[in-house]
Amino acid sequence: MAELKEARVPDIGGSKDVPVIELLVKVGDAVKKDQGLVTLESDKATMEVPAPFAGIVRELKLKVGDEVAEGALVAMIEAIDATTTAAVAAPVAEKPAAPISAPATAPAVPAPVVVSAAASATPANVSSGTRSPPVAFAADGLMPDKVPYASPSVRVFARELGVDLAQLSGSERGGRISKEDVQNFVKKVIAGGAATSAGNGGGLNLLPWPQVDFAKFGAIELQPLSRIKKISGANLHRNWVSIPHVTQFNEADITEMEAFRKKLGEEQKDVKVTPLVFLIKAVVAALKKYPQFNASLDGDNLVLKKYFHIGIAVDTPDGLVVPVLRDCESKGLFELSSELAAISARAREKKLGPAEMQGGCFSISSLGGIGGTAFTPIINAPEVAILGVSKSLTKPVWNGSEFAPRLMLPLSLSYDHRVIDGAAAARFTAYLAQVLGDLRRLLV
Ligand code: CAO
Repeated sequence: MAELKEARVPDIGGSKDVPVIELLVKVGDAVKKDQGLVTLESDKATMEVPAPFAGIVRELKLKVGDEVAEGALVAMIEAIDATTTAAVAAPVAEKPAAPISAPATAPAVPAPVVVSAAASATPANVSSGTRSPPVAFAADGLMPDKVPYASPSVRVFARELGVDLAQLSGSERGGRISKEDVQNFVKKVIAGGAATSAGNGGGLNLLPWPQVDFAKFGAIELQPLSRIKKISGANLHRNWVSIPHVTQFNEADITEMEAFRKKLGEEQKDVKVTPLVFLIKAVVAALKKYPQFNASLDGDNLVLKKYFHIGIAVDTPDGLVVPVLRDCESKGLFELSSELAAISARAREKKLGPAEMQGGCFSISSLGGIGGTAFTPIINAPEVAILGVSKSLTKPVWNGSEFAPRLMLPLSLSYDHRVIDGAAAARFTAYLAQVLGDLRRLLV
């Protein structure tokens, strides 16, 4: 007899007390290197413990129900070399057979070895011949929550059908995915009723949306989403999942700006001048200074815009719309105020045409009239940044010798990190704060 060697549980990501749920070989079976010996099942995943080398199983040290951790002894295997293995396989194929132990360059899932009656009559039954290829063992795949919960045979079945198990939720105990779940999923996809990864977050492999019978828990009422909500929701979702957002926060001291705004309001009663028009002017100045914020991504190019059209998020009873104020660099505060009043009234009366919502370079979402201290606005693609504005508040600010009451305006700038670096975003918001703190800078 050749040398008996140990097969032990490899690194399974630190998991302990992992139960053995299936024995994949029996004493006397010939196994190939990496062939599954037993199946372990944690609460997150199932995995096979592979044979570390080719040979004949002489002793099985585990039984179903045993609980193991890394290093547990699985089996004693009589190692056989490639020559012996070829001799076992040769009569089957009646031609020079490939060695059972896979060459170094072989794919992770070896081709099954066909076993004839003649071969099975040999002392070394090549058990892999009747089994599907083992699921490759990956310790990394053990711990993450995303690992689908399914038996090896279901995994093989899904793999044969090209089904990504991460897209399914299992109907069995503990969410385990059954063969029927895979079949039902395929039927749904064929019927066009299942969200595949392509239509479910752009290949994010998201879990299906939870289906809950809310009426089981109390009274409910169904309210269909408005058309605007459906359209804006789809856009927001796409932008949220496809743009790497970061939000930079800052505060602007608008004490002087507010005094000036109030003075303007007293002088010009026909039109209401709110802080928002000052923000539009300050944003235009910042876009001029930092042109990468006035841009859109187009493949490997950045399209830099030489115009300054600013989108304004308007809250309407039916949902959010973003009409665009054009050529803001050439308009004064009163003109912008009248346009803002007109365009937000049109938005609330549902009178905006599609052209009025196109061509924006950068958006501002102001919740300053409502409240809150900060928020993380979602970028309005294909723009690369959006400014969120919250309610100004008088705060004690240290002026070098004492605390003085100052009116501080919170700014929240979300930006596309593919285009804009954090340092640029910090500079952009610092500059905005500078301009709002001293409007004379608009003239520079
Ligand atoms: N801090 C303190 N007060 C502020 C302020 C701020 N940052 N911004 C506005 N205000 C005050 C205004 O001065 C006004 O006060 P008075 O009535 O005393 O003059 C009051 O709040 C209401 O302002 P407003 O909201 O009517 O006007 P606006 O120009 O600031 O905003 C518009 C116009 C259309 C942007 C706004 O009405 C709106 O719809 N905001 C919601 C946008 C939204 O939903 N964004 C979230 C989108 S999700 O990302």
